Amino acid sequence: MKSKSNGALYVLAGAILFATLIVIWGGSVQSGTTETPSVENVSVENGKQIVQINAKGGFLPRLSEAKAGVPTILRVDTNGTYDCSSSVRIPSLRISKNLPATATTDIDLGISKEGILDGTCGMGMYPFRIEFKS
Ligand SMILES: [Cu+2]
Repeated sequence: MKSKSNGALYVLAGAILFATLIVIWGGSVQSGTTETPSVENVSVENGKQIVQINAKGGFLPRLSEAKAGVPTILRVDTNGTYDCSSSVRIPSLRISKNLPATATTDIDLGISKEGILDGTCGMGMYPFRIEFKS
């Protein structure tokens, strides 16, 4: 009798532990790094892929998904942008550009390979990322 009820207790404890782990895991996925990339800001214009982002107090959308292997333009819109997101850096392409406070600036990214392209503001505190997929 006693050992049987102990067994049920262990099963119950195991189930509670399991449920707790699932909840913790689910929470970390929601708040963590698995952000859904934006595709609404990506379009095609005269055979070139345009990835549009807004720069003001950081970059939005922060994560975009675009097609690899096609000529691509990063179009950055500033609108009364006086913080340091008015300067854009893409280290892997050796791009560093100061933008006017209110303007639309096209930055040629060339033909991007499959993978991740990371950019930041001038001081490196606001990130943005484009995921190129084939
Ligand atoms: Cu900055």
